[in-house]
Amino acid sequence: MTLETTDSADPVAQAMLEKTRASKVETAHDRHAAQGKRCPFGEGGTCCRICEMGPCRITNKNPRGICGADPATIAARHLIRQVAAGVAAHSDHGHDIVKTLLASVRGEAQGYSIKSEERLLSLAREWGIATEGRGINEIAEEMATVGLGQFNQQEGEIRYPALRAPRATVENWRKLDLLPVGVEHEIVETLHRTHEGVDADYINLIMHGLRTAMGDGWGGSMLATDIGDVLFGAPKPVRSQVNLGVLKKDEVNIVVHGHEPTLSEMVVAASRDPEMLKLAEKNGARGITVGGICCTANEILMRQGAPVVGNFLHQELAIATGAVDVMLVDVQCIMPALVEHAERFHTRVITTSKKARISGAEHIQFDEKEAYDIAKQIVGRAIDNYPRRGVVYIPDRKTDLVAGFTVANTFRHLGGTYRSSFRPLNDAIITGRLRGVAAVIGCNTVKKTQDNSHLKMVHELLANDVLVVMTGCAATACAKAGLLQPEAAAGHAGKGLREICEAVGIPPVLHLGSCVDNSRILAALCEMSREGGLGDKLSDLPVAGAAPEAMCEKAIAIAFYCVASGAFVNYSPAMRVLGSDQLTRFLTEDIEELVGGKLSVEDDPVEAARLRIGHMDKKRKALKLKPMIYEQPFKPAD
Ligand code: BF8
Ligand code: SF4
Repeated sequence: MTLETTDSADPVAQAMLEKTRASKVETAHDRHAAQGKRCPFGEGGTCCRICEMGPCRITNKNPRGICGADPATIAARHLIRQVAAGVAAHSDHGHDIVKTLLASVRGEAQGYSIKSEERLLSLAREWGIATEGRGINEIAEEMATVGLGQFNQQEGEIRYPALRAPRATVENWRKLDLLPVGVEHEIVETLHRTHEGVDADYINLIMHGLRTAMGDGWGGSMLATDIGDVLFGAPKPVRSQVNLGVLKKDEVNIVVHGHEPTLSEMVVAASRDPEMLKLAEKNGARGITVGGICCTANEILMRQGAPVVGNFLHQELAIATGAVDVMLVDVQCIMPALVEHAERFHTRVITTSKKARISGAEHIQFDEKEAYDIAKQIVGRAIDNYPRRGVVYIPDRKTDLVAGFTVANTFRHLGGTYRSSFRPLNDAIITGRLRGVAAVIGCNTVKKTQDNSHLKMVHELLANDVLVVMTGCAATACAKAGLLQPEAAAGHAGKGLREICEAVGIPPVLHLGSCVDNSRILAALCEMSREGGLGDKLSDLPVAGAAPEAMCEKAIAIAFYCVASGAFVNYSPAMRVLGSDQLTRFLTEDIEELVGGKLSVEDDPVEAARLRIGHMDKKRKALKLKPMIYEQPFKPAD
């Protein structure tokens, strides 16, 4: 496997990295280089640390661990532990949002209210919660209580799959016993099964990994998205800007980094408070800018139009501008290095979650009971810090973008009517104007050039009339390159896709939000299937997914629930399975027979895009869809 080694495809990041290196300020790229070549047992998944007799390493001479576990068992056990960690991260996030809704309707959460009654009512109807003659708080309280129950339910099955997915898919899940009893139930069972001396059948382990992951996509993440929309407002298409250039030299800059919208929404509100603005002015600043990094950025972008400072590998670069007065973090994807890094500048790093403290950082405990007061306190810290800035270098570059697409609003646009319908999308696919839909999602990783795989893959898909939907740091990558503007269709899309984008004024790449909002993609696939003409199972749809710069366990969990949902998913760099041929073959080939989806570990983004397009063609053929209207640049060999 050869992976690219240049730092970034983003010229802004590359320029900043040259500056940090010149002043001997270390970043993740430098620490990556310093780590050198990684241990092949670790990379291949054949180092077992499950019990205290190990660690055991698998070699030709030692084909089994001390207890007799073979490489497939060892790699599968560790892999599904990673799945469980990813599911836990997304689900804990979802859990907290549902709890905030409950606290808010009980008057126990300061500053929160129900921003989208429409969304709440439609969810209540879907979940069979009575709405007639009841007040909105009463409905919300029941919705939140039922939602919370999904996490720790001990019997039956979680409810979203049967509520939303096509019947044939649900039946297959039931046949394979893939529907979680409860979100947490499966995480607990994963930890039990992978304990020393329990499950030693790699297929049985992976099937449970899929079941656990279903509790993320169709449980915790779906609740995070839906209840987030109720509490903070359902997104609408919104214009904003992205990259380090959104930081302002003459304003107080607060960068919110992490994942949960509960605090960041309040910080955005506090930054607009006249009292805080007056204070900023008194300290010599012309205003207060709140920008985001990672998925917090996507949350406040989608709902507030707040600017995006960057994706995962921008976190240290933002501080290196010398213009970040406070970097406020909650949970996930926060490099502990930030604290030491910030000491080279004037930035205050403030942690806010009891679950995520970093030694050396200032800690202000977030509490929803006093959310607004805490947000004001944090904004106040940034204002105080503004006059302490040293040398400031903000690259003069930012890019316009349009974000804020959801299942409910995107296809209203596509239809050109005021009624939300997936008919126009399905028709475009059926008649051969669109070849299919691809989700490109996930992170940045220092193991691949920042943003490069996202961009190369998306360009190839667009040129072949594939509509692209994105979330997470992948979406930020394409936003920085200008692909999230309606005008991008003219330069990058094939003729069929371009006609659609131009007719309805949407970009060829649709930003659907943060990583928990991958659940919007699942919901959209259900709508496509329900609309008709594209088969009766999710796996019949000419769609595919990819995380071409995957970095963390959440990405593995997402890949697992997408495969369980019938999708062909490219994941690179590969999960730690390549040390077992048996396990690799199961995940990349045999699993398709069971669930309709499978993984590919192709590292080359263009090749990976072509594999996906070939898969769409296979599905189109099975559905007997019309040939493509326009000549396609990529034609599979067969
Ligand atoms: O949850 S894409 S680097 S920020 S994990 Fe992290 Fe990956 Fe970014 Fe969002 Ni998602
Ligand atoms: Fe070794 Fe088995 Fe213990 Fe793993 S569980 S460390 S293979 S003895």
